[in-house]
Amino acid sequence: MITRRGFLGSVPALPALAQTGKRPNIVFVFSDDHAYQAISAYDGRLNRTPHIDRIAREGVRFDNALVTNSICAPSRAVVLTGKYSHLNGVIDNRQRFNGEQQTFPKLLRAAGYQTALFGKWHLQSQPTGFDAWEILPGQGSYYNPDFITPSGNRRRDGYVTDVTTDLSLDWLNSRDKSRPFMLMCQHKAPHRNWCPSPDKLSMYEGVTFPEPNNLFDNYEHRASPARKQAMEIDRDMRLGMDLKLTGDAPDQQGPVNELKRMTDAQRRIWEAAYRRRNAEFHTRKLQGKDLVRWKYQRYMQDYLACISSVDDSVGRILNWLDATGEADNTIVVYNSDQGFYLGEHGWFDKRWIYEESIRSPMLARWPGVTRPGSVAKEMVANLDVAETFLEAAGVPVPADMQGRSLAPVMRGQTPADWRRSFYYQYYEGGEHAVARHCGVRTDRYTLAHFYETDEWELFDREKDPRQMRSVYGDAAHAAEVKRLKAELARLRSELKVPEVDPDRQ
Ligand code: SGN
Ligand code: CA
Repeated sequence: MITRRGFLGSVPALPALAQTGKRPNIVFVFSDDHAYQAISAYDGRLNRTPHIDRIAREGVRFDNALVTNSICAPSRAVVLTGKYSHLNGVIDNRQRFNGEQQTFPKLLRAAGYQTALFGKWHLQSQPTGFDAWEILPGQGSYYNPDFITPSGNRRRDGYVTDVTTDLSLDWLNSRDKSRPFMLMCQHKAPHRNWCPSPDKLSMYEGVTFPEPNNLFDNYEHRASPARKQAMEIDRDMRLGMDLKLTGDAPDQQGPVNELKRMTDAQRRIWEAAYRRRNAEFHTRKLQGKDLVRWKYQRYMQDYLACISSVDDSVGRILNWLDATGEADNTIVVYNSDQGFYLGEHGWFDKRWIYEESIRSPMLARWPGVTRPGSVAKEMVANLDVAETFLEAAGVPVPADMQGRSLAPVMRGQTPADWRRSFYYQYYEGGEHAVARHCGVRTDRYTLAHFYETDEWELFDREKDPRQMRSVYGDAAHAAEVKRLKAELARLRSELKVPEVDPDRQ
């Protein structure tokens, strides 16, 4: 059940606060499109992320960390407000965030915290509630990125993930040491078009990654939206812009938007790194499934190299906390704005209520609260981040926030009335052509309603974890469908979801 109240008042004072009288610092490292499948603490098949794994080893790994709406700007607005999209006003990537509304950084700042945000923002309006900020315009660039700052725009030399980390560490070093801080270090990486740091361009050259066993899904046994999407590696992933092919063909000019930002020296490094591998591609004349397989491998090589830099960023921040003696009094949370498809169902991108997109990686270390090496199976969400940080700071959680502090779950003392069902809604219709849908996810089932065409899907994830066969309509599941539809209606009413989508009223 989702309660509208925070947890303050009903739990004993938190150790960090109780023992030292000191309010904890907060570091929130937020990446863009980082799939949990690409963190070795979750899944060792693809890559190694030693620094993110350290958070899991010294803290908690959330195995059912969900998002309410699996797309970028909406997820960011949910984190800031602790409210669903229909209440915070950002239902898709086109909306501008109303910075006048209540956010957790504002509440922390009013309570004496120093607050800062660096990197990806994507909410169109300028950040509010921060003592310091520098943000990427829109999606931002990987190489020598432009930043919007309170005093105007500036280009910063370097690779975006490193620059964002530098800005974060510089601010930490120059802060007022007499007060606690809350830092949001928000990476662009590993967002499309997956451009690695110049020193990691060849990191995975020659490595062959295991393919997901549903790379060649034919979308049978599901409602029509799964067939009508435009996020297939086969059909929708571009050879030049996405996969760095260079050659004579117009669609093979490399990631032109990024190449034009490079210095000549950087560009030479980039060309040398891809030249031999691209030449080999041209001699092979791949077709059909072989071409899809090649695309998947190149996608993974670049995507995972981007993640390696994000992992380095986490390492630098953890090292800084150790070196300055702040580690014991600092909450560190690693999270991504949503999950991502790494070839499952033949896809890249996100947006669906299905597992790879509704689930994001979330790991937290809170000395004195999290138990080292623990795993939380409870359904938690980006909706709970604001409430968690407010409670940690001893700031009352406003009654209109819709999530719940994760502190008791982190402590291993999950309240008996923790949510057992979770409401999801996706609104955007444009790029990648995913139909609007809402639904409910429980620990076993996912019920989805594609309400524009009134189609339903039901997945029994215990029997069908890859979600390949909807059992909606099977007589054997009729009672479950009835129960979940009632739960969906109950959640919609409790969460004040309007009958008609906000942009269509
Ligand atoms: C860009 C990407 C899309 C991606 C959206 C939203 N296209 O438009 O593939 O789904 O961002 O991503 S690209 O050709 O510009 O790379 S989000 O994470 O910001 O929501
Ligand atoms: Ca994203």
